Amino acid sequence: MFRYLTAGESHGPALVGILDGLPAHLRIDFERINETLARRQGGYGRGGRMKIERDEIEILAGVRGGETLGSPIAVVVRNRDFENVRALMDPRTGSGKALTNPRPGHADFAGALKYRQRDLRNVLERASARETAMRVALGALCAEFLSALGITTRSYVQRIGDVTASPLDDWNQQDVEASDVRCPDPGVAAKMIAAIDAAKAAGDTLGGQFIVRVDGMPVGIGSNRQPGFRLDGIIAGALMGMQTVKGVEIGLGTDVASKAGSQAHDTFTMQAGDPSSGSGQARVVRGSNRAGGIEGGMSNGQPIDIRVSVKAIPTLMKALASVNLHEGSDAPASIVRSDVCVVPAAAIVGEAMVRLALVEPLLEKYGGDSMQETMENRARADAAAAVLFAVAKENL
Ligand code: EPS
Repeated sequence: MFRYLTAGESHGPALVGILDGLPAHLRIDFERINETLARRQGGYGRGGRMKIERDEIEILAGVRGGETLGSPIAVVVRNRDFENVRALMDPRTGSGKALTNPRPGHADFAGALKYRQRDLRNVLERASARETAMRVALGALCAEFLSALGITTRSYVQRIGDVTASPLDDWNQQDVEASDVRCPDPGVAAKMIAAIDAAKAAGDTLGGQFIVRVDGMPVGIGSNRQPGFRLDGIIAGALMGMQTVKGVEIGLGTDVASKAGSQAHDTFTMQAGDPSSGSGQARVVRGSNRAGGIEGGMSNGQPIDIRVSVKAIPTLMKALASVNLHEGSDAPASIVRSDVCVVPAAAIVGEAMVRLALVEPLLEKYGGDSMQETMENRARADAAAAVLFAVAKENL
């Protein structure tokens, strides 16, 4: 069984994580993981905190000489800001003036009642999206595993506020990485940046949508056996587990509701092999990818296409109407330092959540206490799939 846990307050000493169940003998590229952490820290519309932090992975267990041991991997990412707020957050002595006015849309109100906290800080510290730095670190470790299997994830921002880029069948990831808002269309990106500036000037915040694509996913990952094993449910659950996420769509997504059956699915055709290019084997091809790479709760070999909608974050400089829970009176929501728009960073976190979500169903299919075992089982499964329908070739 593969699983992970994170802990850490936004302004506490550190974020910590444990990743349990990755096979032994997986090579780990620390620099690549740190680059992924840096990508999450970027994005136009971030607040002052990102100038303080420089997230770096520290591995305390489970890796030796750059290779996993098969034991639990323990990870730390320090919060540099802790030194600035030690009096407030020190685990032994931390204290300070209570925050009393919950922000609509945040965990503040429900969390205060649930955990009987008179200081909203005791709720918001964990609810903060700072914690996503650890998810990205753990997701980047999973990416090393996925890439050994030929599986990659990438993302771009499709929408910020009411500025939307046309949907793309494919895109150049370098254009995304070069964009401050992670949108590959420079014209649309400029409009997104202007929208963020306008929201900032108005003391407001903006949400949006990002796309995550998984390439190289083998057929038959996930299962229709039980509801909880369905790959679309696993991916959607992981993404809905992110702060600010309000919607997850796969393939046509909610547009499918208005499509007739003839417009909702992806036809099959047999494509003859081409001996001149070395691919003598006939293969099944699909007319489209409206299903977004998942049918019957299982990957079908097409790219997995996911669209994620995130709300505008609830910390506004022009505070929303709220109440003072200590005084029992109307009062504006607490104002704390924050970001204006986190959609570009959320896209990186979304990739991480998808990476974390894919490992368990992949290991369920291929197993593996060591990478050698996983790769051998993968090769065996691929060979079996190739011969299962070899008869199709005879009929072409
Ligand atoms: C966040 C509020 C801001 C963000 C933070 C998420 O932090 P602060 O209150 O310290 O200014 O910068 O995001 C991060 C620290 C991060 O690493 O992404 C919130 O309330 O969710």
